Amino acid sequence: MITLLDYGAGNVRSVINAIEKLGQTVKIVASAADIDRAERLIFPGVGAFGSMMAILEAKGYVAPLQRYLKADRPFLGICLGFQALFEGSDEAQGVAGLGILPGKVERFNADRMPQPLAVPHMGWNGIRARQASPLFAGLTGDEKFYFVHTYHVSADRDADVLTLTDYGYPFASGAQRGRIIGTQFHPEKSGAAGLRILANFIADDTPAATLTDGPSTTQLAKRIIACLDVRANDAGDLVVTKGDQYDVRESGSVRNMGKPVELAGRYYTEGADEITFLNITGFRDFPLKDMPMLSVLEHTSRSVFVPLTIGGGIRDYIDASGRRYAALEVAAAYFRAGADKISIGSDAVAIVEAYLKSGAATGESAIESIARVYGNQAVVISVDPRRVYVAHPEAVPHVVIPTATPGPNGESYCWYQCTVKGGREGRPLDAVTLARVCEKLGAGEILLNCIDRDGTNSGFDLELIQAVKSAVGIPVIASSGAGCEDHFAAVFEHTAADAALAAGIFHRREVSIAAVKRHLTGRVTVR
Ligand code: 1PR
Repeated sequence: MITLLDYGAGNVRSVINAIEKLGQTVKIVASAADIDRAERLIFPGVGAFGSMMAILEAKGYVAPLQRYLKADRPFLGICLGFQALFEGSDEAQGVAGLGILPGKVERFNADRMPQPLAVPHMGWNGIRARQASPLFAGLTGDEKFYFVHTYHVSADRDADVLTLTDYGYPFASGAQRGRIIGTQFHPEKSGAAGLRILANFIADDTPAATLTDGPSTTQLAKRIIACLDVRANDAGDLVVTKGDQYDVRESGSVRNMGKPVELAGRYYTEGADEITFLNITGFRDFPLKDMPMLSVLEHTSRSVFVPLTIGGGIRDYIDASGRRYAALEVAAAYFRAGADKISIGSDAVAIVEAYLKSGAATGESAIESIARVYGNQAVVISVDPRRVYVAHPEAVPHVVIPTATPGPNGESYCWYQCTVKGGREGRPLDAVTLARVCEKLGAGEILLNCIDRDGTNSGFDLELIQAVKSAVGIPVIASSGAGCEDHFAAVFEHTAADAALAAGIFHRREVSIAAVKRHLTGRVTVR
């Protein structure tokens, strides 16, 4: 029996699913006494350090946890649950951590990096072992694990460092003292290697092992993401569909590319680094009424152990009886069902328009409120821009870029117009400005689609991707237009994109995820 400390923020469902997949039962801590009684305790932390400690304090868990840890009983802290072991964090000045390990958690410091890298550190990176550990049994050292964090534990520490990871500079990605272990990465989101780590912790008698084939420095991999656009077809069945420039109908019917849970399972097996579900008609209805997406997530997260993103319809909503549902409530339901990130499309445009009009943040928008509770890394902005050509950079009051592909009248400039409602309505806002403002409001990642390229197999719009990427410090996912393996090489070699997403070529089995990764090997780092 594994005891799980869930303090109510974020996705503990994946940890439960992973433990259950390994054949164990999970007991969720419901009182301080459950901590005293635990045989093996897992503490997956999500969100912000300050609110985590406040909740632990309010529930009366701090003293029993310290008691448990000081008695050297088996403990695995994950992400924020790892950071909780330390004395404090720059994320919450003046808030004490559990203080079991010395030192303070720090923010990633771009000034210490040879070149500033995107923060949060998000994606698959390696580990360099500094101690032998039962966690390492059956691993070689060249595996990658899923990280998502803005704060880290310093590498300049004493004997308790378990692993180091490099991101601009080395940091401690794991610590171990006796039977107390913490990892900054998420084993429950790290595919087969992560499940192995959890299995090693769960087993009573795993002998300590060393990693033999580890790298001398580790590198964050460029992520390959499979995207599933989901909607009901005319018969009312929930299907994965795929559009051409967002038109998902062929001879009048919604294209049916397969079943969402099945396809997600296939992409996990084929090596997808993440899976994104977009409920493409979510803007129409009240998303909490749209229960099939919750059930898609619940089912998928039981057997898919990589990060899951869900988008579509995440916004404030007032129903027919006048009851207001906050976007935060909608997001909470998705996180509970197994999502790691939510993606906001149309509402992000409205939020940025309101921000630019008033010149100030309200603190109440969906972006701000979800980021506050679940962390910036959990908020993705899905952008649906369309290219508009202009003859001169001053022709419109938007961010205009020079283009190597002139327009129909020889125009050598363009801007990228944001759209809402799945591309049905253009807005007087450009994608670069949208991305910048969303970052300021607390978004953690940009999913950058391109209506002109969607479904065309003609390659990513490199000009768009580089324009947005150079305007923000958060990760950018390049999307729309992938038609062959070399398009992925092009997007990573000619832009600083952090990830590339594709749909059609994977659904139609034209190119497999494994083939993309084989093609990229030796050119860019992949998992
Ligand atoms: O506005 O918050 O409700 O979110 C709706 C979401 O649904 C947005 O993220 C929006 O991008 C998406 N969406 C809406 N309509 C469509 C459509 O296709 N008719 N899909 C749509 C967007 C674009 C990508 C696609 C890539 C790669 N799909 O997700 O997967 O372009 O495709 P490719 O590799 O085949 O070229 P809200």
